[in-house]
Amino acid sequence: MTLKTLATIAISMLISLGAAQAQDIHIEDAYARAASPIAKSGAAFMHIMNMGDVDDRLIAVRTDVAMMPELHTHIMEDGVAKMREVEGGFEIIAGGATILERGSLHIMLMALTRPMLHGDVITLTLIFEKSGELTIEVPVDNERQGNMNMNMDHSNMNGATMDHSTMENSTNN
Ligand SMILES: [Cu+2]
Repeated sequence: MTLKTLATIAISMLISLGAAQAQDIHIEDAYARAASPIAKSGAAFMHIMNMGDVDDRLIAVRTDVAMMPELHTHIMEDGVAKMREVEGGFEIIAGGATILERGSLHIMLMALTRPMLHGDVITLTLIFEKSGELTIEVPVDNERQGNMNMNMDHSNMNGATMDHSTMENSTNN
């Protein structure tokens, strides 16, 4: 173990004495979308910034708009883009930002309780491991374009790798 490692450990132990607070977490550029008014699922995207001194994680989401909100990412498997739930949630490092965007990390809103129509506003409660809960209002923007090469359809998904059985092939994140 190097001196630097020891110093790092000592510093992080000191930091961990200070509690992380929700005000250390800043959300920017949040929007949500659903592929159509009859889509069974939607997704939400945003930039999550950690202005604090403590690494944190987004571990869960609560919302009245979906019965099963999940934290997802996209992976490539045998040349096919697939989505998968991220166990343990998304890391939000101290002083860093985690980008949730199309084709990458996203909040999957599975089993929508109502249609997500363009112009609607949905409420999401983000639950962080250290910072606690943060409730935000997120506009539904179904006209926003994803990253150029990131447009994919969930019909590419292989049902064997994840259970999206409640979804139609109509979602396009
Ligand atoms: Cu997903």
